[in-house]
Amino acid sequence: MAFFDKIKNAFHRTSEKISISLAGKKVDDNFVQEIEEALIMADLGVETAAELAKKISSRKFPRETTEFEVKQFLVSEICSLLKPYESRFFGENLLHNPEIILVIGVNGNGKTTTVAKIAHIFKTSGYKPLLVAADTFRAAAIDQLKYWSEKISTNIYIGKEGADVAGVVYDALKQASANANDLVLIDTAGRMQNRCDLLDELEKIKRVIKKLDESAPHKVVLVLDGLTGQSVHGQVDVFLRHIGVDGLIVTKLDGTAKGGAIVPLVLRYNLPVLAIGIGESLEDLRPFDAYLYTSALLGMPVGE
Ligand SMILES: Nc1nc2c(ncn2[C@@H]2O[C@H](COP(=O)(O)OP(=O)(O)O)[C@@H](O)[C@H]2O)c(=O)[nH]1
Ligand SMILES: [Mg+2]
Repeated sequence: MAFFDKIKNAFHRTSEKISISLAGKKVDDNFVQEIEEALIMADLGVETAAELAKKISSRKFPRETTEFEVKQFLVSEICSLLKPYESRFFGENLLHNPEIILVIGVNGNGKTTTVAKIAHIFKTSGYKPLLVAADTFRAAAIDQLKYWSEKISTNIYIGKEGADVAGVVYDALKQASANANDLVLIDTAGRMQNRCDLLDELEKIKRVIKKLDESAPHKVVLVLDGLTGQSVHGQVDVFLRHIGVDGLIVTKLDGTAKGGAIVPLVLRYNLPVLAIGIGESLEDLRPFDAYLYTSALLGMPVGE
């Protein structure tokens, strides 16, 4: 399973840490404490690590229990924590015509790439997406989206550099109905150094969308960088409070040893993980599968 191997490789430093702490030890208090520390190191968060450690203690494993058995238990425990946050985003038929998806997040988190990947997936299943370049602040951002639209042969609406983004989005939605696009993906700016401006701009975009379709945006997707440490919570706080978020996409899980960060994140914010990014190419956006993710995190094999 190529996908599984990819995240498993990325997580190998995490799973190694967890292995080292288990290797050759007996299941006693000291051992449980070591597991707890390893889980914290893997970015699962202090509270979740403590809860999992408690579960191992109360399970009362016999002393001769193997590392593999304890990990199997951990996989099933973490998996059941994450299962409610799996999403059918990619398996679903889109419910609106057009379905309007607003993609937000801090610069560099992978928004533009993710917009292209989402478009690619839906185009492959027969939809006709329109990409909207609503990051008019940088010419390079527009060019980047244009590059992707050419690569996947999809429609694109480009706002002029420096144009008012609410106007761009308004025109883009008009264009979508003229083109009969059934999916509109709006790629936004993410410059956090101008936080107030950015949030104002995103609010304005939402308002203008609502003028044309009261039920839209149908999904506000927050793109997070899997390499970001604990400050990722601050990002979620800001966007959740000011704009509202329907689901998360966590990118760059191919390059992080700290893959556990998804666990405390979803538990705290109660937001579904719509997809995960595991590389820079179009095929590298995958549904979030709690079992595959957890198994990769702990370096465990998966059953078919
Ligand atoms: N390794 C890896 N790189 C990614 C992933 N997603 C995005 N990137 C890269 O991250 C960088 C920033 O992405 P971009 O889409 O421009 O972010 P934006 O500023 O939020 O629009 C680019 O070099 C992307 O190729 C991913 O899942 N894995
Ligand atoms: Mg961008």
